[in-house]
Amino acid sequence: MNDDFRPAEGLLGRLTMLRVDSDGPVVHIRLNRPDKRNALSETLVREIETAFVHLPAGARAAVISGEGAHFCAGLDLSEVTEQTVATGILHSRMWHAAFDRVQFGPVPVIAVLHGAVVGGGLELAATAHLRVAERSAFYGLPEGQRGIFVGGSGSARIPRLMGVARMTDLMLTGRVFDSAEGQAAGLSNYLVGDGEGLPKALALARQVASNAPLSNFAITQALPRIAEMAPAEGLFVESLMAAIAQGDDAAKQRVRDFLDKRAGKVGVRP
Ligand code: 1HE
Repeated sequence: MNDDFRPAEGLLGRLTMLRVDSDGPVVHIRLNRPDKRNALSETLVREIETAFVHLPAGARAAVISGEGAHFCAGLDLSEVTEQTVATGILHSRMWHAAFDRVQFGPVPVIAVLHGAVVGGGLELAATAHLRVAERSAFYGLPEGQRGIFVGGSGSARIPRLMGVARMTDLMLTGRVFDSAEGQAAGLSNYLVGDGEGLPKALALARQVASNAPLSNFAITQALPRIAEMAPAEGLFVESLMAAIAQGDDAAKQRVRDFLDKRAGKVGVRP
């Protein structure tokens, strides 16, 4: 990793299953439980929520990745046998709250996917705004085989990436997609070689962090909500969001920079 990254201090530095480092506007959050393939225990899910609630001041983009050979093996199955129906509902709602903090937190999030991206691991990946997959990545939803169901927002988020039909196939049959199939199905935005995912995600994060914060807010918070609205309501909200973004000083400065030939053209960064 880039040498300029420094471990987070305070609360973020005391997390036990997440490692958080930052370099200026970019925060790198790493699932750090490789001996259990980054399986999502209750503690780890709560630490993800804590990390996104308490991002370092000045953070403008986050990268989330997994330590070891896999991104994430999903729900920590050793905790399932302790659940009753009632605690199971609360456990799932706890995941929802944590993952909402990722998707609807203050910064765009880019996930680096490698090795197993399965079950709750795919649910977590689906909360990110962009996904960079390495060739080693593979995707599965073994809930059907385990006698359970997705509970970490997968039924709401994953079909929006790959469609209900593909998700049904993975869940009913235990089918596994390799990284090329995942890319074709819409699970990843970028497909890169093994070991290239983190550098690619960090480069994207720096680029994203250089956007006007209000534009990034509109893209990550307003866009997915507008896309769920009926067109008439969506267009109304779009007008409000567009006017708010345009009215911001940062937008005015960026538009002036382009007109004065100080800003890059499309596809060419200054
Ligand atoms: C785990 C878990 C886990 C590994 N919960 N402990 N998820 C799954 O059904 C995936 C289950 N895991 C696997 O299929 C494999 O572990 C992997 C393909 C991800 C990786 O294989 P491998 O050979 O590298 O590792 P391993 O030897 O299988 O596992 C290493 C250790 O991690 C081992 O523990 P150890 O004490 O024997 O060393 C495993 O037991 C442990 N481990 N995965 C607990 N998932 C909100 S609802 C979401 C619903 C779901 O996510 S369902 C999908 C659950």
